[in-house]
Order: sequence, then structure tokens, then C-alpha cells
Amino acid sequence: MVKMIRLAVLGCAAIAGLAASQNSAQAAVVFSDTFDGETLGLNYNSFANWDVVANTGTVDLIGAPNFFNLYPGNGRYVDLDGSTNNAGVLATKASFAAGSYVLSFELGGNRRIGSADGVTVKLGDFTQSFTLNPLDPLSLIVLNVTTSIAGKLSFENTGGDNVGAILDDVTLTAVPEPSTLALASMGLVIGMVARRRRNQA
Ligand SMILES: [Ca+2]
Ligand SMILES: [Ca+2]
Ligand SMILES: [Ca+2]
Repeated sequence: MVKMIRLAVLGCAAIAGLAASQNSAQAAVVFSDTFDGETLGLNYNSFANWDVVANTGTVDLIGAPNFFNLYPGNGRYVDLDGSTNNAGVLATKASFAAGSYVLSFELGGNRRIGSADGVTVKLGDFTQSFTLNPLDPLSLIVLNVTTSIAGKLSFENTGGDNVGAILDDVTLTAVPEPSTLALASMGLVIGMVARRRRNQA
């Protein structure tokens, strides 16, 4: 009986180890951007990894060293409401497969004037909205995201007063499906325990 328990414990440890190694093998950063390599500019649309969706409006690329550097120490970042009184939709050039992800990004208040900003985040059929008061600090937001369709990741500031919420440090990590190898090894261990139980009976 003790042996059987020991075998079961070993089996569980093996499963956990397998699952962990599978997860580390499969969990992958599929997108990451600090905006620090971009060129400073108003109504900017020369992003390496993003497009401002046509006919939706504009965004500004601001920050270090001294171009509307509202959040010193964060390099460069995006003012999600550009300078045409019409906030644009900032969408990744890449499209991401249906599935589960961890999405992290930093959002901060506009730090200038006026009312709060609404920001809507989308990935495929996932949507979530945030409200940023003007003096809200630049803060890390981490979301568990699941989309049933492939799609681009996008950020959109509501309104159009040229003073938008600030976006920086976007990272998207794919979450692996439950590992078929771990499931198979679990079946193997259950089979071993059952066989041992039969032998002892
Ligand atoms: Ca940055
Ligand atoms: Ca602006
Ligand atoms: Ca605004």
C-alpha cells in the first residue's frame, strides 16, 4: 500500500514536471513592443509593428528625451489621441490565432487637461474597456485574454480632444493548451497504479 502511494506520488510529480516543461516549451511571447525604437512625431504612423487603421484618426509618438515627455524614464510611448481631434485605432500589423493569451501593457492618464479618457482593447473577439483619469499614473495592466477568432490586437481612445491616454510596453504571450503529452503520461501512471493494485489483490 505504501509502495502504491509512493508510486502515485512519483507519478504526480512526473506529471507536474512534464506539464511544467511542456508549458515552458510552449508558452511563448508572440508580440512585444516598448515603442522606444520609434521616431518622435505628431500624427505618427510609421510604427515598426503597428498601423493606425485608415480613416479612424491619429495617434502621437511622444516621450524621451523631451517631446511631451509626460512619463520620464519610460523612453517613448503613444498618446492614443493624436493631433487631428480624432483619436485613431492603433492595431498590430500582425494577426494572432484564436486561443488564450496573457496580454500586458501600461496605460496612463493623459497628464494634461480635460476629462477622463476611455480606452478599448481588442484582440479577435475579446474586448475590454478602461477609464483613465488625467492624473492616473502609468500602470501595468495584465489580462487573461481568450479569443475564438484570429485577429489583431488594437487600442482605441474614445473622443477626440488631442489629449489621450498613454500606452507603453505591450506584450502578448500565448498560453499553451493542456499538454497532450502530460495527459498521456497521466493515463500511463493511472494504468500503472491500477495494474499494481490488481497484482496485489
Ligand atoms: Ca517606452
Ligand atoms: Ca495628442
Ligand atoms: Ca481626451
